[in-house]
Amino acid sequence: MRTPRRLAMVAAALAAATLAVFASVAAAADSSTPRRHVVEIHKLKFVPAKLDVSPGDTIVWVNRDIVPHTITATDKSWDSKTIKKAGEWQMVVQADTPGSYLCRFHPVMKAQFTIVQ
Ligand SMILES: [Cu+2]
Repeated sequence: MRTPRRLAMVAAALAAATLAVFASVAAAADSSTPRRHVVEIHKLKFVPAKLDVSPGDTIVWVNRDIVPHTITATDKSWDSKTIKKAGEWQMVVQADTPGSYLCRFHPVMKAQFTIVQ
């Protein structure tokens, strides 16, 4: 048989669990914490080819191919220079960083990131 005391304990446990869920959701939604995104270059493709990032986030490109590539803004405003096999390059994204890019050696390789606040 349920006593009022037992019900109170169940209610308190439920309240604590609910608070824990809200706390973790709030932490995940906190855009002030910079994130790190990894884009793999594999079989002449950027994977993923589309990415949502926030200002202050870091994007890391890793070359998984045996041939060199570059990560170069379509408008040439930023450029990784040559990234050899197994090499990587990273960039911290600013609010005004152009997000369309390609590989200068293989211009069919195109991708982009979108800045979301
Ligand atoms: Cu390339």
